[in-house]
Amino acid sequence: LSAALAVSLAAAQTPPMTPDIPPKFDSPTANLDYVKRDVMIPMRDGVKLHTVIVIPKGAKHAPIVLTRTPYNASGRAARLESPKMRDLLPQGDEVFVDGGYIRVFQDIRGKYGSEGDYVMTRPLRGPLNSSEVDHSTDAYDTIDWLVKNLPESNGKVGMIGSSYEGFTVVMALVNPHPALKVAVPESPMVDGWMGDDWFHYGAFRQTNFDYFIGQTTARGKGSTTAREGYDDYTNFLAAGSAGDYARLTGMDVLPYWKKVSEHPSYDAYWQGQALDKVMAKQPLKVPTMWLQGLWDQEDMWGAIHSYEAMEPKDKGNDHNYLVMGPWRHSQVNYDAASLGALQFDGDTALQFRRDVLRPFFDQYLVDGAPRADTPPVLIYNTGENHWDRLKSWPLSCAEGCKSKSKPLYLNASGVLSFTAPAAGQAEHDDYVSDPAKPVPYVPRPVRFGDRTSWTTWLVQDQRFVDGRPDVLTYVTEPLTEPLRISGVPQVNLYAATSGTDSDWVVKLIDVYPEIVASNPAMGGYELAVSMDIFRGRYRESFETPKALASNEPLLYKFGLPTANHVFKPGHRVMVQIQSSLFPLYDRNPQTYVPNIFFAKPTDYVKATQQVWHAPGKASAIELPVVQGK
Ligand code: PG9
Repeated sequence: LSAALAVSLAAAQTPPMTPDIPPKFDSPTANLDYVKRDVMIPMRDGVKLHTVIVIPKGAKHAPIVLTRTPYNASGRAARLESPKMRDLLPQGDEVFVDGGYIRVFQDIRGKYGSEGDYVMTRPLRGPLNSSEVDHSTDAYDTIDWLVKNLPESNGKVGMIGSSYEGFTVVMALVNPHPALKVAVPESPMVDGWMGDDWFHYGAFRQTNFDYFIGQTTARGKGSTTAREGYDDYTNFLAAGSAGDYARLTGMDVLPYWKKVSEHPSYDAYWQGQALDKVMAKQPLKVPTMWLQGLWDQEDMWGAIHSYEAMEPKDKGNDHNYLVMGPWRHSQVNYDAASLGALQFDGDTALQFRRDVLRPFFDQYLVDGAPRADTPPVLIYNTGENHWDRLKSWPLSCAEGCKSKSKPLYLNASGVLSFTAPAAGQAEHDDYVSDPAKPVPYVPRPVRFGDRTSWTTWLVQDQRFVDGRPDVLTYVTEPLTEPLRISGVPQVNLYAATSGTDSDWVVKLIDVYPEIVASNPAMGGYELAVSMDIFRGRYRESFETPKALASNEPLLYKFGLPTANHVFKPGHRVMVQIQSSLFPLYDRNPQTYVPNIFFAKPTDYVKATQQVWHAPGKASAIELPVVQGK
């Protein structure tokens, strides 16, 4: 090569030492069927919230679906790297993409790309929040910005989201922005003490420790805890009380743990945050579909209780809707042809999203869309395996329903029947509850981090504890005709403890016939249709706990989770009673102490428990039995 040629070639080439990371790189967008915008939306206090907006290319007069999340807005809009919006967005959003919607995800204040302070499930402005902002104002300001700044939109907004994201939907319903036309809170966290994530009737859920650390140790994804051993049953037992576990893992410094452990009872802190109580005082302005799973292992309380709180206001029966699928927590947004060992009649989540959710959203959001044929109540019949479309809910209750609930009595010798116990039989059954050997909630080894175990634990075959000396079992004869329940099974348990405090776990179980030819693995399966735990100290008041009088049969009354189930002929109904569900729920020391979070090792004592079945002290489950067809 001549020197001149070499020089001109070199001029056309990239010099070998050019830095290989350019200052900026934008992927080509010509082949995408959407436009994505990352914006910071200002709130009334000046804090800016990171918002990801995905718009179908060429959209005009498109409606907006908004989700406000603590779980990384950017990640929520990044399922698959693909030029297609349908692949990019979560599976549950496919129906919205098909409908030409604009999809918006926003990081709530203090999380991921958003500015401001993070406060776990930030309370509404008022006695618990003296600032000028909450999720109601943040939703309002966001919707206001969206309808003014998205020229592709028709100015109508719907909100949807599950769990924490469902909680932010409910918050948006408090003084809602006029452009908010429809809302679907899916498994919203509504009352953390009564029966959503943190406690059930005062019993603390120790799975929350992993959540506290993941959610509150960083603005983005937080830390995890290294466990001592493989089995969380052993890990939590060795630690002692929940407070001991917090100290052991360094979590006792986390502000949210401090708040929770300073409020073990249903005091003003929890009552003030209970959104079903808040909703009961709100005018019903926005058509709302309350949704949750019938086996929702995280937020079993919120949707159904909010629906019930709003229902009296829905005079036209066109603003307040209920959907309950045969789902685990948030399964509505994924595949739902099965749950654990249970097989449903097709993909029940897809059926709902395609046939009910999308037309419901379209009706209120798409210009000129027809009225949807939305049933006031859509609930899966878990025994007969089909959807029920109903006008109202519940179908059966103690008073005011078409059918009246019917007591199913615990009787001597493990008999369960609609006949009340007669005099002259054994008056009670006894067992010893030993806090050193609590009853596990799933077969050991227990792994909180095992997603399959966690998402299916409520449909776990209960044979794994049936027969333990500290689990009482009552069972009917095989049924000769179908027994349909639609509503809340109410526990009326007469029980005594030799201690001064105690937990009571009650499970209502469908026992399959010994042989199920169509699915042999289900032979004899013990499926809990509904179960819960009740912390005895709250027998008389959730706010003011009280020591239990030892060895005295006392009445414990509480509602189990809602059920819509048919016990089929050949099946039997079973009730199991026990005093722990460990390590999901922290152990009751069985000695009354002011705060169970900080019980001492010496407080944990064995107790002799009695379940009564005598006239005048007849333990029963009031079943919401539906008469006739
Ligand atoms: N169940 C989760 C949660 C909601 C609200 C508070 C804390 C946890 C969730 O799935 O988001």
